[in-house]
Amino acid sequence: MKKFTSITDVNDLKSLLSIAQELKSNPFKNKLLGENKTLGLLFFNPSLRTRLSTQKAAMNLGMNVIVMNLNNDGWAIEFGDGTVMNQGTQEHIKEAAGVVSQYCDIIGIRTFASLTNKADDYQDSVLTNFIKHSTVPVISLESATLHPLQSLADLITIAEHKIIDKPKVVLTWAPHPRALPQSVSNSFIEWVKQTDVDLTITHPEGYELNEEFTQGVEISYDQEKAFENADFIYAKNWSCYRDYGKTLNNLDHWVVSEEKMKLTNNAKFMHCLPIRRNVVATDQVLDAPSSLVLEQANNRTFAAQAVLLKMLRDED
Ligand code: AN0
Ligand code: CP
Repeated sequence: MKKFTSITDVNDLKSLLSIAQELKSNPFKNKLLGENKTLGLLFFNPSLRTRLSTQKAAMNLGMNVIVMNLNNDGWAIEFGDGTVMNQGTQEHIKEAAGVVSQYCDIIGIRTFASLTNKADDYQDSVLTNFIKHSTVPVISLESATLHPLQSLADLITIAEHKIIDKPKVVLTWAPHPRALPQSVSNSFIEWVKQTDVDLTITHPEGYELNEEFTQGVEISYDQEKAFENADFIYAKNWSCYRDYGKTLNNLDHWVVSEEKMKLTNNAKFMHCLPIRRNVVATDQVLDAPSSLVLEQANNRTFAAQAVLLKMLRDED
């Protein structure tokens, strides 16, 4: 595996899921595989789970890890081709990626959506440019449009907790005070579509996601109706795709509450975290035994470890 940026980089999803599950039961089995190998983690924005779980995954495989917050600690990077660099940017991605490739055997990079330039975001130009100029495998730690390590961890979590063969999974939009990217939702949809689940998306009118992802998926503007018979409720806020990066007002009633969870088939509650309590979901929902949010975060380690293992072994 030379890059891990979306489901399209995964050759055999079933096998990747079972590798992750095996690693969860025996995390130190491949302790010598990563000896003398270095993982570099580069962040353009904040992170708790991705940063720590990916480091832990690498350490479980015996790797060394170096981490850098590019926004605060690095030179401002130029991505444009042929730019006369006499303004704010201090070094070009060509040198930056080339240099980091010499220090690291695998690079993880987190970028973030601008939410102002749709074309640029949906080309994932920062990540794509980084891959273009790197000479080692690259893992997306969340890009402007996708969050594949999160989705892999989510699929592990669903597999562990489903009690019927084809569960009903509902991705519900939920309120948030700031405009957030569509990446977690886009990614969740494209990964879940590859598994045997009955997927419904529910969101207020105006929050339609990119049809490239939602094609073929049932979409409802009626959250309560969508919750009926659900086995998993996956909550996430995202900003508008059509009116790119915008948010709409007066939608606080879309919060996931205990009352709404009662409409489901004893559904498990999922969220990628970080979550704003009593805005996205209530305390009661998050503190209930049916909440899987910590388990999802736990599975981030084994998702990352499975991907690192494939890259270290140079397997597809
Ligand atoms: C980010 C997002 O929605 O993409 C990161 C989620 C993993 N969330 C926030 O910034 C709250
Ligand atoms: N879920 C997730 O990616 O969290 P962080 O932003 O804290 O890494």
